[in-house]
Amino acid sequence: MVNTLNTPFSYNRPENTTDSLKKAIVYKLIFLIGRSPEEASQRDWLNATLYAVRDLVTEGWISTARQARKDETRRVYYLSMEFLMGRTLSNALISEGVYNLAKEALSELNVDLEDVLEKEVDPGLGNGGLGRLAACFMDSIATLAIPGMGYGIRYEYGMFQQHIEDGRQVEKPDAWLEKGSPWEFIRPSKRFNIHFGGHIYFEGKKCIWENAEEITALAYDQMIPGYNNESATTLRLWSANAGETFNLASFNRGDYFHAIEEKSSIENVSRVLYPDDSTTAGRELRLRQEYFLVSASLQDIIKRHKRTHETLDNLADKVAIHLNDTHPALAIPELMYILIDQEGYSWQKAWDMCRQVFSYTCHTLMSEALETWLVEMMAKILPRHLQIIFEINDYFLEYVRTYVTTDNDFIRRVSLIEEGDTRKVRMGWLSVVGSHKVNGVAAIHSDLMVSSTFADFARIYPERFTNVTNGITPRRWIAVANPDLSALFDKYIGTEWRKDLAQLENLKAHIQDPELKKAIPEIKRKNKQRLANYVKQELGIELDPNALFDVQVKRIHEYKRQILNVLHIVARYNEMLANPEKDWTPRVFILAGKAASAYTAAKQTINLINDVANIINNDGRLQGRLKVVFIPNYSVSLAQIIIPAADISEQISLAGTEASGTSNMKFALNGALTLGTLDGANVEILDNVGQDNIFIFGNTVEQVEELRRNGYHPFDIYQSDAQLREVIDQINSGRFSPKEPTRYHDLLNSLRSYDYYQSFADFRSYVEMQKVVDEKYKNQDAWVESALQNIVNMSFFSSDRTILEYAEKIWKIEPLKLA
Ligand code: 26V
Repeated sequence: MVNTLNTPFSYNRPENTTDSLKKAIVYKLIFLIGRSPEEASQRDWLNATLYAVRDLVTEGWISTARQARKDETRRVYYLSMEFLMGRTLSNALISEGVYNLAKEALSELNVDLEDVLEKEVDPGLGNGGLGRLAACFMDSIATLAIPGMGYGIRYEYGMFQQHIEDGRQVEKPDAWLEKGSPWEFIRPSKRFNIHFGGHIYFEGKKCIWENAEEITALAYDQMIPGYNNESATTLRLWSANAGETFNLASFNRGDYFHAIEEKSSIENVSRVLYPDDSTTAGRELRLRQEYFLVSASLQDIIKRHKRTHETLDNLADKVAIHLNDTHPALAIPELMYILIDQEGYSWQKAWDMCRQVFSYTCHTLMSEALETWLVEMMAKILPRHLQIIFEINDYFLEYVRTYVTTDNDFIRRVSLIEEGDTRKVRMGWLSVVGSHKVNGVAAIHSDLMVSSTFADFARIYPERFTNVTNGITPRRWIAVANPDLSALFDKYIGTEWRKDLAQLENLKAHIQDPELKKAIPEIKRKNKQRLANYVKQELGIELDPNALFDVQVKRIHEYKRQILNVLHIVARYNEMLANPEKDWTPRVFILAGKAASAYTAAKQTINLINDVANIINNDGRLQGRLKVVFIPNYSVSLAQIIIPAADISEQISLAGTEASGTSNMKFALNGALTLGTLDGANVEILDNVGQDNIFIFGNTVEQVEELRRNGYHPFDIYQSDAQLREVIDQINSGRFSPKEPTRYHDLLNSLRSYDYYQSFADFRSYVEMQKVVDEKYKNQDAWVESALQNIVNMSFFSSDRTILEYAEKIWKIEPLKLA
């Protein structure tokens, strides 16, 4: 029955008191979980608390959605194959302003909130930066009350769990749903059929896609609470469900077993996240996943639009769809398919609408990460979409020929189809041609995008390209991750910084306040102790919180140059042994990150870090002044305890390779000083904090390019730099892998002969800059001053600023005026 009431139902909203929260938690425990308080485990308490807090968010969620419908506002739909949301409860408690209440309520029940929080699973539905950015964006969209929602896939298995066995990475499946997922709402009525395969034919001008396979996409909704605004946004994740439609033929033949077998193969499409963020895993299943996300989301968007507006004529006025990288780029031909084949629009009208609806963010500069799909494979799985892409290409190339150039090489380069032995669809090109705006994620990245990756397109559509520098949410990265720093901010500038990070400007007036200066290192020390406790408990390694904590945490990739970090660690080790009496600044090197399971060089790097750590940590001659730790299974929740404990943030990618980076922002906001190259958002961090408060080293993009052009000879550097040569020779001789002396020969040979990411070229300036770091750390006053300068100058890097820029420049959407 349809609810025709215009006014909300009245009900008893739980009051925000300790007592009512306590009652609500116990109620959920008994009636939803079916346990008595006497028998409840920590996990039961966690789930009961999650359910109780979920109730607090729900009202605002429903009223926000109702208001957006009523106002008939334009909305944005953020399509992403990855969302790395992190744990929900602590963030929701802070958003709802009930953290302390919950702590008291649970403590009256003899339960410790912090213990319970640690029990929550951290869903790894993403690979790294791109997925975490999507999560920060959802948080900002909710806090700013931007009308819109996110769409993704509810992978049954997220990013693999990384174990370290004998120094080596071992992958274990991440069955995150096994323990239940109390935050989500299953939406049994929101299901859409997704089609694959078959063939196409024409009836006159009309194209008919006779598909062969059908899968059902079933929606699961998560609320993303806005901070202190009684509002929440939806993240809708699709799960593949064979439904009742699967192999009816087998059923009819009485072959129950095979029918069920087919059911599980159909459901494979949302089984597992692709754990590879470096190369296009040219695999059919990935293509199916991408189409699954796109088709389910677009059907939902169209249905929602029709419910409010009854016509699609105004679709482009009311709907913005954002493509988080090219992974959901099939949304472009999918919308064409819907508008032309199903809704009867003309090709030209459909195309005009598409280009107004879509916008696209490029997140990489690595050419190997630009997605392409074999024409042959697409023809098999999505024949109609391939045909539409060919039509778009014809239309586009005709435009190019008429208006821009008749240069055939140019035409070949910009064609959406790469010709050659095998023909491929270029998804990046499709995304540019089908969008009205394309943005890079940091100033330098957007410049390079226009001068390299998309240079030809920037000539054709100069006004289409823009920059929106990434950002991070201060809710999770300060309020949740660093409670003591939060309390310090509250004391000096009030609590508004959580929604308006520009308030940090007000801290500048206090920068010389001795109490503030005293508090900063105290908080840092406490956070270092928290991390040291974790490391002691998990790895049995003792860390001295007075040492300088030097941290590099991110996916392991050659371009990010963890290897450069290791080379310096070994060089330092040698120097310390040669000059044991020198007053060495005690250092702890902390690294973490996952390697794609088939990425040999990355896995070797992990092995090397652990081998080096093993020798150094057990060398008594160092008197504990040097430690190396590789923390396994890097994740959002681990980042929350590692980042606030860092003194130095290593951002050492080769200039021109890291699109932006976002951990660089998290570190700086938490008072670490960046040791980095002029790459990605490091450049803008330098602009904001000033050169006295950051350690910049290494070649610039121009110098890197010049080396590439004029011939780069790493072997010469190896020969001429005695310290580097010693390090390489030691690793080569098995100094760190005595049981298998040849273990790193391939890795080292490739460095000496090619060193594609020019680690050797930057080695000297890196080592020298590390010495400057040591000296500065000895002057604690100067260090604290710089840490403070980093903190107070980070307001630009709030994802709220980023989302407002998207809303204004790209989506043309205004925040809802919440009642
Ligand atoms: C590519 C692929 C290829 C197919 C298999 C699965 C997969 C997953 C991810 C990717 C692309 C990864 C791109 C990425 O994560 N880029 C990062 O985006 C961050 C947010 O903009 C940015 O800060 C990082 O610099 C950039 O590396």
